[in-house]
Amino acid sequence: MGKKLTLLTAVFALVVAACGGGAEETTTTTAAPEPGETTTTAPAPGGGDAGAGGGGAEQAGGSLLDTVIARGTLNCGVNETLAGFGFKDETGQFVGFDVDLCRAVAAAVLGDADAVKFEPLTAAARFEAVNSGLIDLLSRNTTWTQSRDTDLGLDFGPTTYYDGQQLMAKKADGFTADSPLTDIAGAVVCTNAGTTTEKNITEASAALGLDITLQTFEDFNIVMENFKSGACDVVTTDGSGLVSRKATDPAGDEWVIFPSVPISKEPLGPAWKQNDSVWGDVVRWTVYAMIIAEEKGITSANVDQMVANPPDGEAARLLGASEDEIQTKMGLPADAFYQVIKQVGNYGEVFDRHLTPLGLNRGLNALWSDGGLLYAPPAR
Ligand SMILES: N[C@@H](CCC(=O)N[C@@H](CS)C(=O)NCC(=O)O)C(=O)O
Repeated sequence: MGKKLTLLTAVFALVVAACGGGAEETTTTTAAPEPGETTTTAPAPGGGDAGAGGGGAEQAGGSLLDTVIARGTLNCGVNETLAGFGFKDETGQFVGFDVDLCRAVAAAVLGDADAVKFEPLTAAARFEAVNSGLIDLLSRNTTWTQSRDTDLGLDFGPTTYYDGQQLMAKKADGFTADSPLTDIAGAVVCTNAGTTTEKNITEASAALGLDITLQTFEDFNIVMENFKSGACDVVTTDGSGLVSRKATDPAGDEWVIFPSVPISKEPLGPAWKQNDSVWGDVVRWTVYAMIIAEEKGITSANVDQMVANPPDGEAARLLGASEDEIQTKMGLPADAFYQVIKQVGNYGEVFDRHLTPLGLNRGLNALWSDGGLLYAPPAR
């Protein structure tokens, strides 16, 4: 295989030369900073959630909750090219698992899941979009990392999809689902810029002493075009992203995802501008409400019966069906989470709607009671 990959490397150099090495393409052979991160303005010192009554930035400048209510629309940053997670369909509608989190927050805050203005973002542009105020919420297959949380002016919500980085190559090049990472020696490996992905693969291959050529592009569509043309031997990103690409491409059957154990942890979830604990509560509890609803078997189809006849006190509170509801304490209407479940669904419904059709199973993203990692604090 090594010989073939070497040959492809030479072909790739020609392709890049033919393309003129446009602004979207960079060559990386050593660990590089994530472009989206280095260009983002650092937050004011003393970051971190202010906490209730802590006199944080939201108290001085107002919370995004007030801004969104006053505007009547949620500005939400999403992917537009990742089927299953964030995708703009042929009718111009945004659909997907991450898109539905935007819709759920809009349902909670505004009572209308359709009151969302979607802002399609590349990986490299997403953090600046949060910091500049272009978006209120980022819901775009974004990994929660220490540097993003502490050094980029962001706060992260609960992980909505536990993922890990994998690689994808062509069966015709001898790769199988059991191929070890060492099989990429000599390969041109491609991914998109401004991601955890490019750093992970650089570190993982260096740790194994593998000689690879890493190419990064801003747009993952370009990554895939180069993979299909043979200019990239291997593509790498979140395992879910690879499954999505493989499932939706006519040539997908010729490709294989490996290694079976991911090379990194990629906890994906929502993010927003840091120091706004009021807004943070809203996003967090919207996610938790969707998880708790699944635990209790409350679905979009039966939520009206559940409101009329709550199965227990927690369900009654969460749906705003009892006087000790807590939603109004956080600045939301009492029926905020009823609206979320009615209009968008519980976590499992959203997963089944968008991710099950791609062939993704619940795995780590099962409820804790089913052996997974999804666990919400009690609504009391
Ligand atoms: N989770 C990683 C990677 C995020 C990312 O940008 N992934 C790529 C590959 S799944 C992507 O969304 N590309 C858009 C696409 O596939 O169209 C991160 O937060 O840095």
